[in-house]
Amino acid sequence: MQTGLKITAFAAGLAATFGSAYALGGALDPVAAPKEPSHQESPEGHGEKESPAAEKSAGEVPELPGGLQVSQGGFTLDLDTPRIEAGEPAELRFAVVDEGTSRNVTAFRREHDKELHLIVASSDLTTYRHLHPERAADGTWSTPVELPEAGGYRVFADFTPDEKNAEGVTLGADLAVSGDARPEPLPKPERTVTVDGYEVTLDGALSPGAGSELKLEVEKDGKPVTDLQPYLGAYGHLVALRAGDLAYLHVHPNGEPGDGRTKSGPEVSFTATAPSKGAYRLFLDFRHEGKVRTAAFTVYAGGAAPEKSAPQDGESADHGH
Ligand SMILES: [Cu+2]
Repeated sequence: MQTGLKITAFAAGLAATFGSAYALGGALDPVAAPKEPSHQESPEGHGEKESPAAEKSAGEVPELPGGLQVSQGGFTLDLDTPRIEAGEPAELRFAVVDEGTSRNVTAFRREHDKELHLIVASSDLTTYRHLHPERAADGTWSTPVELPEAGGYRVFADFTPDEKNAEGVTLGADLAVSGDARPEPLPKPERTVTVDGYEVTLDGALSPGAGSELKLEVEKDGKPVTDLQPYLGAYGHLVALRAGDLAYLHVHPNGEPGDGRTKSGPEVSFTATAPSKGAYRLFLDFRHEGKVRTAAFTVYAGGAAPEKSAPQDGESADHGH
């Protein structure tokens, strides 16, 4: 188990390194997260014997955040198209393989209206896509995609196998987008961002190791938007990725359309847990007037932005050099 832990941590570290990311996806046989609970020594003299809570969580709680591994929880993301060209229409094809049977998984549980959510994000977190691929009867999935910028990307498959007691899994595989790559620094934290004429304001903070509420308020032309449309079974869909290694956070909407208490805006509420301190990028998809838009925010869990990530004199056009 000790060895497994080390290799897992090593693989996650490698995946975070820009440049080595290309070779990693297909070449490395990943090690599943250990299922044993961590053995915590109880302090002497407190009279604590066995901890039922620790026993209960055995095999249930993943040791790592999602999205860092191509194999986790007995499933492997087999990305058939690990390289595409920047600025060209392309197709992503993949399958989710059951390690036990070596067969493609064909039975998925619907979560947020879909059997599988595919997120594609660039390593620098400036390009983001939330896609819903089509599944063929044999368990192969495909979706058209066009990515404007070259560089290292990660493809996340977020799904729940249709099995008894199954839990949601997010597998991640590297995708190389060839062309002239010019990675960008992480955008500065802003409380309000503008997308297509909508102003979206974030209230709340990410906390390391604890669930916290994030509220996002949508305005248009200075007026609150109160007629958001359901998208994927909620008034918003939020994905959070950790800067540096693109760990994928599970974020749950608080309330859903039609439950008698959740309003269709201007505020959408989520609960998120950050696995560590540090920088994260949040991507909020919301639907209004028939169109889905994405507002993105940089946030720091457990503290303010470090000085170095707040440039003094605006955006330089030359930071790619
Ligand atoms: Cu989705």
